[in-house]
Amino acid sequence: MNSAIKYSAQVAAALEAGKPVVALESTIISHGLPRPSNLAVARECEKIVRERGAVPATIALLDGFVHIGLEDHELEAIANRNDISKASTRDLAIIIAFGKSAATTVAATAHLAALAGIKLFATGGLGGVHRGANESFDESADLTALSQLDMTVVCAGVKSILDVHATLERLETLAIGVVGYKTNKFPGFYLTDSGFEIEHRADSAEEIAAIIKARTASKTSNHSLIVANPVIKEMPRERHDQILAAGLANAARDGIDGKYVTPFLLEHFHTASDGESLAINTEIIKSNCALAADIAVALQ
Ligand code: PSU
Ligand code: MN
Repeated sequence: MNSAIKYSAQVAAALEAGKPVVALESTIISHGLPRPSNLAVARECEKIVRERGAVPATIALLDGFVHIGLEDHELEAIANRNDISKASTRDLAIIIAFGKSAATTVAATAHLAALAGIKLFATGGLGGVHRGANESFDESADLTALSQLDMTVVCAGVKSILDVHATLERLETLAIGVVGYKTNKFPGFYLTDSGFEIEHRADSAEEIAAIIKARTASKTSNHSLIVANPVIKEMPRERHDQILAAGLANAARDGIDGKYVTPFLLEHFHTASDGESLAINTEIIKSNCALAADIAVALQ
């Protein structure tokens, strides 16, 4: 498998020297944000991680190779090429064997980051249990992946397009820890408060680093930890709920299912909100990158 993995020079050097590294996913770039802001946001995220003293490792598959850390032209390829599919963990081997290219979801990114020995990961919003999952069985592979990996994922909770309550129940079942960053309210991506409480709260990167160390000591680090970092300025509730209802109705009308649901709804939000959701989404990712970098540095 190792022959299928390429490390960027910076990431290889940082891992070798035991310096702080933060994994970043790529589906958000190819399928979560519209062009051309997707590339700008991806670059900005890497810059934020660097400014805070850590090394960003954006993870993706290009022409049959796993990349842990992308050079700028590779970041551009993920943002702009039309042959970039959305890969979950189960797709990795197939894409590698066929020499294809794909962006990696939270599940696939966390898998590859763990393989590379990276412990921290920043994304926007986690996947989870979709609304109507009792019939569709649509539950993101992000949950099962995180139940099997030693990873700390900084995110703004789960996307508000999901069934948040069911997702929280599944996180408990799967032994995935949840800690709020400066909050006891579980965030809902575009919303600072999804309406559900979280028991545990941490108020600094140092506190989260202490939790990560205690995960190893208590042998609970074989399941991931979620650090839920709410966005500062949320989307007005009524607007959010209206756009979401219309998006869900459109998805049902157009027969959108499986892996296409999440990109469809995100795109609907960006269009229907005249870019407001895009601005919030961008803030979310940037703020999560900053916090993940601070935790990685605090862990040193
Ligand atoms: N967070 C974002 N935008 C995204 C995603 C997360 O702000 O596009 C992506 C992640 O890659 C996540 C995926 O793993 O959506 C979930 O997709 P699904 O519901 O099909 O598992
Ligand atoms: Mn799904």
